[in-house]
Amino acid sequence: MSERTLAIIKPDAVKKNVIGDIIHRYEQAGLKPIAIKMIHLSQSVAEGFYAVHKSRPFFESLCTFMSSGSAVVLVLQGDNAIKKNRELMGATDPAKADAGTIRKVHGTNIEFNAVHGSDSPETAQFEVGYFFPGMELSR
Ligand code: IDP
Ligand code: MG
Repeated sequence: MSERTLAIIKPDAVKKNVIGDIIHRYEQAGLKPIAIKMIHLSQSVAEGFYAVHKSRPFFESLCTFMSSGSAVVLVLQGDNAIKKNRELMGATDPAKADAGTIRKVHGTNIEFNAVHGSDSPETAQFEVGYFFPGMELSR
């Protein structure tokens, strides 16, 4: 079933100049970018995006990291896009990620882990809408 998922190329990966490599991996996996923009998140925009993690000990640090530089925000579309992108990303901690995954290749540690990907249809709907108004998305 064709789905949409929200992906972010985080500031650590942008600083490492691997935007092109990561987008190439999405495309090779059949995840088609249908919306894309580079933005510098403010602290409050990062906090709103990660609101589900508000009570976690790493919340402040995560939002500071996410607003530390430009990020690339994309909507990816394809069959089983949500699960497929999670597989392509690898585990949250790059040290535990499978060989060949984006986080294994480009992540630094459990916080600076190169990419974000929605984890369920519900979060995908919230996250796509958080960054892209419906009128900007192809139908
Ligand atoms: P996910 O990105 O694999 O879905 P989540 O548990 O949703 O992982 O955490 C969101 C983000 O918060 C992670 O991608 C990572 O950047 C950061 N993070 C998660 N766990 C930790 C931690 O234990 N210490 C520091 N940062 C963390
Ligand atoms: Mg998550």
